[in-house]
Amino acid sequence: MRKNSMLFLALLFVSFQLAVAQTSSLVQPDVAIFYPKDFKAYKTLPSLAVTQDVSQEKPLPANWAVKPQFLQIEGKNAVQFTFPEHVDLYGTGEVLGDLRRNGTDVTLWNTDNYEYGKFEGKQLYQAHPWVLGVRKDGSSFGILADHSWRQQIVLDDKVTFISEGPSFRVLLIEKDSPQEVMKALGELTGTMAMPPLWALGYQQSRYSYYPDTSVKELADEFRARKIPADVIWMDIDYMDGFRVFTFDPEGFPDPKGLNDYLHDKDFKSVYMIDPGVKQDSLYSVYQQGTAGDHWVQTAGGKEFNGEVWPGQVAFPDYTQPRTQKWWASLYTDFMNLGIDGVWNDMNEPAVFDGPGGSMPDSNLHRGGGDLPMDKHLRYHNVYGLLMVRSSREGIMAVNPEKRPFVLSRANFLGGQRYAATWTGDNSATWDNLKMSIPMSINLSLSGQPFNGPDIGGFTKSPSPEVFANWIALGAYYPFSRNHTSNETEAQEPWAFGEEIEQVSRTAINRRYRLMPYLYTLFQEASQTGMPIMRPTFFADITDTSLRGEQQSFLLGEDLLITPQWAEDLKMPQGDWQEISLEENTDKYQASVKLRDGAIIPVGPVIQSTVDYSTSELTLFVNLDAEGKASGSLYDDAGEGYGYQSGDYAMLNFEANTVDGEVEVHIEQTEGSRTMNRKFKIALVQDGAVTYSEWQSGDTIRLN
Ligand code: NBV
Repeated sequence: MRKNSMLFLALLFVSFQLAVAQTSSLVQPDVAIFYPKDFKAYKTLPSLAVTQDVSQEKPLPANWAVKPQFLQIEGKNAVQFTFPEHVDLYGTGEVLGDLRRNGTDVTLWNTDNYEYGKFEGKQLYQAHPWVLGVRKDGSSFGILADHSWRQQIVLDDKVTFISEGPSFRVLLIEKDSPQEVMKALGELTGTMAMPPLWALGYQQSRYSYYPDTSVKELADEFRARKIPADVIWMDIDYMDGFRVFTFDPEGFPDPKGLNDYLHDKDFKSVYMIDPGVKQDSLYSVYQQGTAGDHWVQTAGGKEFNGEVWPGQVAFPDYTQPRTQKWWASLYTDFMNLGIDGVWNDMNEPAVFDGPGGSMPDSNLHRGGGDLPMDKHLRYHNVYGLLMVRSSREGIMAVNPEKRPFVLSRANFLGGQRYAATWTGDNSATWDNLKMSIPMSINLSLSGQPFNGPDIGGFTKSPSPEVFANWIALGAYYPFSRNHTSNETEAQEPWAFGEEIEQVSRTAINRRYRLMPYLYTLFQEASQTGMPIMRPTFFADITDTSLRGEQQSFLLGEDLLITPQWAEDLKMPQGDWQEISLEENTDKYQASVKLRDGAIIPVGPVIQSTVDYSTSELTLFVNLDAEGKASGSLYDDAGEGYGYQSGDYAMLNFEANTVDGEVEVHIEQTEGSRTMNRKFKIALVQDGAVTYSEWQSGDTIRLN
């Protein structure tokens, strides 16, 4: 008897793996979908990641390379992939550590992770059930586990997704290059919409600028010191007792006046909105939410309450279409105060007194429309995505002629459709500064092109060295914002004395000079899903020595950014030429190198994107061995939707060497937006630059 029960226990606890049969079909020429045999659509679909129709049923080619094995691991639904040869693995969303993910594991469970200190940093604010694999020859694949339940991704010699939910389908992309895989991911999950141009500018934040007079002084200071900037951020203290959609009557008595002031100085304002609504019977948002039955419920069907900044709060249930609409409608009066953008924080959702820092898995989201009612375990990872979808809708309804800007801390694969992101509460340490590069690249390789960390670090106060290095690098993040906590020293560019103020100015000036190139990259990302910040190995996907390079990164295809601290760098082949975008050099500025064969458009230094213009462009040219180079410029109004009906210009630049003389041909290949433009060539060769005169016309010569 005793023996039998021992055997039973052993059987129960031994990790057993049970294979589950599957069906498959081809949905696109290079995209396949696989369903486990026991798949029940209503348990994981509709997908909140995949927006493309994947219902096509064509037979899978016999030579399809990467096939899943659906199985049970310790009683959990899992899917596993094995490979005949070594593959380098990337993606898996917002992760700490090395760029190359081989040998790591992450848990996809959106978590408020202060200083990345909890759960060994393996569980951060976002969830991306996605792995990019790159083979030795550069051919690549992408694996998308199409469900939102809590799951783990284990990357050893295999790739395994282990879920706490029901069995789920997976999509497989197979392409000749990682770049092609990224575009296919963009087709499957949608791309970032074109942001307003101002969102590409340098941004200044802290928790919190208070009161409004200090915000005004900050704006004045930037202009007086001639440090370019576009946006000032309002963190939670602008609110009245942390009640969302309200203003502190003492510190922020006249938000409209404040925003007018900022606009006058060519600044935009972004204000924070958290999901938790203070449980306060005298507070109109809480009253409306309760009357409209908008709150997430406990398993027992009661309003769920948990502790966040305002005290006990209720959480909007964004799975309910009417709640989405109600939440969106709250932005009407808010945005009408002249607010330009919205910052959604704490939307994992973070709950101070809840299990694991969130709400119980058993909480109920009631759904509606095509989303079924289900427990929090299913909807947790998409809570942030659903929130920003609603925020975005609300903002667009108030200002239909403007492009919305939303920044979100939590999100899910595909969430780039609704919001940009930052990497949460990092620290002012060397380690976090260095790690920000692989972190932002892997987020970029997970479909989110518009991201960046808090420049200078959120917790702790940076040493002048760390800050100087960080701002010098941070000028090249897609999302470039300096932000710090309420317990830290001042972190504005001038807070560390004159030398570092000048370092900051130079770095930010350089960002603004690169704006025409950057904006062109944003347009490409919005069209194709290609990341803005790319791993260095994208420069040569067959050079396997570059696969782990994480000190440098590519900005688009043509610029290689290397921080000053980089050691033993692996450089891609070719004649990459350093370009100086601002004479003033110091020991902190990141090196910016131009690919041979590339032309990039560069503008003048401006104090904000309000002054942005493409009427005078310097074309930096690095000829290839044949004396040729090419590049492009995307241009539109920087705001609004005119570009969708043709009010844009795509310019193509082609450089040739004719009788030893360099000429650049300029041709508008798309769009009806015309402008008299002047160009200047800046030819970079052997470490030196030769400039031409300003010229107009469609052929510019260097003589
Ligand atoms: O709203 C305050 C902060 C914010 O500054 C930060 O960027 C978020 O990540 N927020 C978290 C709340 C708590 C910070 C300890």
